[in-house]
Amino acid sequence: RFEYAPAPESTSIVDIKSSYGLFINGAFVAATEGKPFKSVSPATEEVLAEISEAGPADVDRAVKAARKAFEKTWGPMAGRDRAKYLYRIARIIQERARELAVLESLDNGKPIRESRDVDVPLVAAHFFYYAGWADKLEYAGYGTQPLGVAAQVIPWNFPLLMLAWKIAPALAAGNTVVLKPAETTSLTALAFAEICQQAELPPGVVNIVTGAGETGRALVNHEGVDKVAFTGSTDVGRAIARDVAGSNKKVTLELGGKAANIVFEDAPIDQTVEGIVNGIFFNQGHVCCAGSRLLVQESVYDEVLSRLKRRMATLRVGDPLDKNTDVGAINSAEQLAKIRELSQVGEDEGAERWSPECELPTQGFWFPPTVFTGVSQAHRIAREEIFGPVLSVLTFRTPAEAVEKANNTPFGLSAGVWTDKGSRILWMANQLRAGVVWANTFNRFDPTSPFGGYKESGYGREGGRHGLEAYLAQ
Ligand code: TXE
Repeated sequence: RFEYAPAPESTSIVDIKSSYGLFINGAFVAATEGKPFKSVSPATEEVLAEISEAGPADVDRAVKAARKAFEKTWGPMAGRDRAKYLYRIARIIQERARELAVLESLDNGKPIRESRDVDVPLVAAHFFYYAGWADKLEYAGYGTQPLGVAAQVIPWNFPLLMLAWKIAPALAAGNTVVLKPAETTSLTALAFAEICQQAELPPGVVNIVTGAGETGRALVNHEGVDKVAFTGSTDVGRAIARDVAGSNKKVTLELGGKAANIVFEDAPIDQTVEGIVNGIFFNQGHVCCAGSRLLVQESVYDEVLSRLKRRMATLRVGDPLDKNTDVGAINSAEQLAKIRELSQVGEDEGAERWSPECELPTQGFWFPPTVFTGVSQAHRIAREEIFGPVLSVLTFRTPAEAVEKANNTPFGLSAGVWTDKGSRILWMANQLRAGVVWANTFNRFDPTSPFGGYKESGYGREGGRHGLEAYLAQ
């Protein structure tokens, strides 16, 4: 299994500074308050850099810079000129793709194969796509007035991609932004700030304030903000909705999920097993739309499970910078503790736990690919988001039962259907209460497609033409 082992991706192509300031009004500046904190490599626990914590006064400076840019430069600028900047940013991302991929894998722990082939190409694709919209907004079917200053708070699972999902449509529509990356993954957002400088984006159009939840809170509550866009946990999403209730701020929330990945007996088995593996082990399962609940038709349960376990035994867990790695490091000690705790709950509740034999590195945060069988709908591992490489398997007999079980969740972000029957796919897609339904594929993303949830998975759509709506006055 390990005969071919090319050298890990070299870290010499990234230039990580020992400490970073905040990016406000086109320049890196020192925080006026707040204690700096450390960004740690989840694979080695090595300190990568010291990051500034923005306090309320820093957030205020950033929002004011964004307001000024909105009023003086970016807002009045013709759409075709905004497009030029977005194309420029997209091209610089492509030019610096390798460096960004290495930085993302170092800081987040995801395999370089994913950051190189999925995250970074999609980041560039989003800027290209929304650049194309900047001078064609009247065709979006919505008002063409931007909202103003957007406060954007993003999580740590796709640091650069979530930044692109938020910043590209906001800028295309004529808004300016203050973005706060997650505290464990600030480095690629800070690299993006450099890219804005390189693209000569007018000062204040993009501002990056680093820090933890308190910084995020100060940002979304700032009275100079017109729009709040958040991706993260359902609890924080609720807190934000409460915080901004009564204000004029427009809000979009992209929260958690517990997606059903539904396998019918006529599904193409090899492709399906690959899809199950991709659905839950891609990005260590740190994916809001991860296929974390596998629903298998009883007649093919034994075959699917035995093939799945065989495939899981070939997954390589380890160094995120090794091009052979399939499953990287868990992003933080806190997330690892949460995965461990919920997995223990699964065992205590009587489900059967299985992981292939795999040697995990001694340093860093690691969790093996894990599958739970004998799971019932009442089990916490069937209801709660684990946000790790842990799959819960349930069974069904009829399509109606599959729908009932799939929809038996407070979330409604995504679902997958594996079957040879086209009519069944359409029927299922109509029955499933999920923002995205994939058919015979999973975790497939495209800038032209809207993404977002129902129920506790939040509201609003990102991506595609619909993604612009969130940044335009109606
Ligand atoms: O998320 P938080 P955490 C889920 C997943 C995970 C759990 C906890 O189940 O195990 O959430 O992860 C900022 N006002 N998802 O604790 O706290 C915070 O600094 C404003 C699903 O990392 O929601 C970070 O930038 N901002 C998810 C961002 O919110 C606040 C992705 C997300 O952090 C804030 C991540 C506040 N009061 C976790 N408190 C998905 N939908 O993809 C925190 N933040």
